[in-house]
Amino acid sequence: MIVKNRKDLAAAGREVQAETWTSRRFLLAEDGMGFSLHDTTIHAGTTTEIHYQNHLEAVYCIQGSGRVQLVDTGEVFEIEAGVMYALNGNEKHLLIADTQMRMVCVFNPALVGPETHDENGVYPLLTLEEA
Ligand code: 9YT
Repeated sequence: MIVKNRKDLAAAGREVQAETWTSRRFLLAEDGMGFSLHDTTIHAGTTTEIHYQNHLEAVYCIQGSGRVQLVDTGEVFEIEAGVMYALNGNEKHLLIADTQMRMVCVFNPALVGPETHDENGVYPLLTLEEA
């Protein structure tokens, strides 16, 4: 069984900081669950361009508010605490945070650990050997 406290993740090397977000990664590929599980804070007043070409992601907002805008269609989805969205079509999107947002994020396949967005908002598909 795996039990982890969010406050221990940074010291364990499982916190990744980007300009617009901080991601604390509870479960990674090495944990063998087949998905990764993150507690992610999106900084207030930011817009993040994201395009997970190699992963599916489900995001459950548990704090704050903002919106997701799909780049291809312009469709906008309002996000607040209690709302979940799943990128089941690798949709390129903007994540716009009006306030600080706290998200529980699940990735399939599991992230390995150090992944962060490249200039196109993509995470590389890493293997455990590459981490
Ligand atoms: C919602 C979202 O995708 N934010 C970017 C960070 C990502 N969720 C992560 O690595 O935790």
